[in-house]
Amino acid sequence: MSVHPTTLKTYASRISQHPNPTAKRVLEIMERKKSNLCVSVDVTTADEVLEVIRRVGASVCMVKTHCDIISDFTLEFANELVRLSKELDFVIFEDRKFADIGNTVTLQYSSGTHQISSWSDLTNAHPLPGPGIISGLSSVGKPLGRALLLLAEMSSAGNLATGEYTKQAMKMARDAGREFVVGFIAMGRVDVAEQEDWLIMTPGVGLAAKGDSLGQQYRTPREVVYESGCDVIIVGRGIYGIKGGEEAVKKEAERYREEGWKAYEERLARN
Ligand code: S5P
Repeated sequence: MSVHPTTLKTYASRISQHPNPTAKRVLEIMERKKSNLCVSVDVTTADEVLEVIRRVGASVCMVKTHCDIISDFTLEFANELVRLSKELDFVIFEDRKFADIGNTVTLQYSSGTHQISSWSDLTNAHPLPGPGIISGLSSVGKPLGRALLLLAEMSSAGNLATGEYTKQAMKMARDAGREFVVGFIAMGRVDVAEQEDWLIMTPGVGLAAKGDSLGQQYRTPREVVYESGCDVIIVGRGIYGIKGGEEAVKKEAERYREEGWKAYEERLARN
């Protein structure tokens, strides 16, 4: 297994490598809370979202949302999310997966019911439409200090984000510079050039299940952080879907935090 130099560095020592304020904040929180866990809160009412966040907040560096699945989404709810992100110290990641031409994504990011750029620190986009998608999102997000991840790979079976597509996603990020694009959704270190330091955030993480009936594929925190060298583990149903009520959700988040952090410490110990 070849070891990427970035995976031998502490999260704290990487803060200065990132010009983007949200990327810096992610790394600062990770170090402060000893957490590389992002919980994906894929529940469908505002109250449920806030309840899960109150349960898992102490254990996470980041909370990921899908605002378009929340049946009673309002900007007041978004304000409460922002307030909780400050109180409980986490970054908000709206998993919008933008995938249109620059002009359209600019409007989707800033306007409509959700006004994502007004409350979400981090969002993501498919590189499929070409670099105009980054320019468009950047025109809204960069002045606000927001950040963007490109989906270079995906966790689902049979997806097309592989090989040359992944390489081109990397190139697009490099060409855009690191002031707004801060990393990738990917299954491993796609930033193969040694001097690069991108944040790699990885879904498809579970300690119990191996997958679901719709093509999702799970790996353990250790496989993702230690073996594949990723920075943040993204866990959804493995945490909020656990049986046993609210205390069980809280305990499970803490269990994933511990597993993710142990794998990170083990990876540093290779130094
Ligand atoms: O390739 C991907 C990219 C993402 S962002 N595969 C994913 O599963 N995701 C998201 O991560 C997905 O939309 C969902 O919100 C979360 C995984 O949820 P889980 O319940 O399977 O852990």
